Amino acid sequence: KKKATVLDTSAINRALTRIAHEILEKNKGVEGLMLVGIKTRGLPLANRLRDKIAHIEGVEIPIGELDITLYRDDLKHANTNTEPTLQEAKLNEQISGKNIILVDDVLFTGRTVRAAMDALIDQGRPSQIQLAVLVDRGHRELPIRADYIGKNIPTSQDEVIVVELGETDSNDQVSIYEK
Ligand code: 3GP
Ligand code: 5GP
Ligand code: MG
Repeated sequence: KKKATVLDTSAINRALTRIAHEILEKNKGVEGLMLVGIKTRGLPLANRLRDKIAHIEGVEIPIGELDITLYRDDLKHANTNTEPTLQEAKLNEQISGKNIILVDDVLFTGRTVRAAMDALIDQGRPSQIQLAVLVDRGHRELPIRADYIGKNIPTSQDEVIVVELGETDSNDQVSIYEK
């Protein structure tokens, strides 16, 4: 059951514009940067950030993708014994020495990001890994935090954040649902 819409199209767009600027500010430009989107919705977000950075700096930074999902078809993974696991990596680039910005839609327990970091480190030695998320909903189970956050949305365990993006859904919207 839907409780509230938290971000609409323009709010999502402004948050991503801000994050693009924050990425450039923190890293003093685009040198060595690479974006890696976590499927499904982290990937269109990474593409949007690349376009915004290209618009600001005139440089298209490389992009990669990781598919990290649970073995079991179960969204309530915080209550199960399953761990998010790497299914596929398409990095198309040597990652050693790169400054990698992982991009995901929602940060929850942190287990997906941990699996993503393991997958990257298995393939080389990035000089740095940073994390950008559209929504931080709290409930971390690991010592992981995001460097760039679209919006902090404190949730209870029985709420879910629904992220819709034009690339994967009909329009852009972030909302809170009661499970
Ligand atoms: P995404 O792959 O685009 O991020 O996890 C599969 C999909 O289910 C995710 O899409 C995510 O948006 C959605 N989802 C909604 N609530 C949850 C949740 O509590 N846990 C997980 N893992 N996914 C959720
Ligand atoms: P974590 O591994 O941090 O628990 O969860 C991160 C991943 O699970 C994200 O990629 C995200 O897709 C999904 N996820 C966890 N909770 C939610 C949620 O409330 N809403 C959405 N849309 N995705 C979630
Ligand atoms: Mg996701």
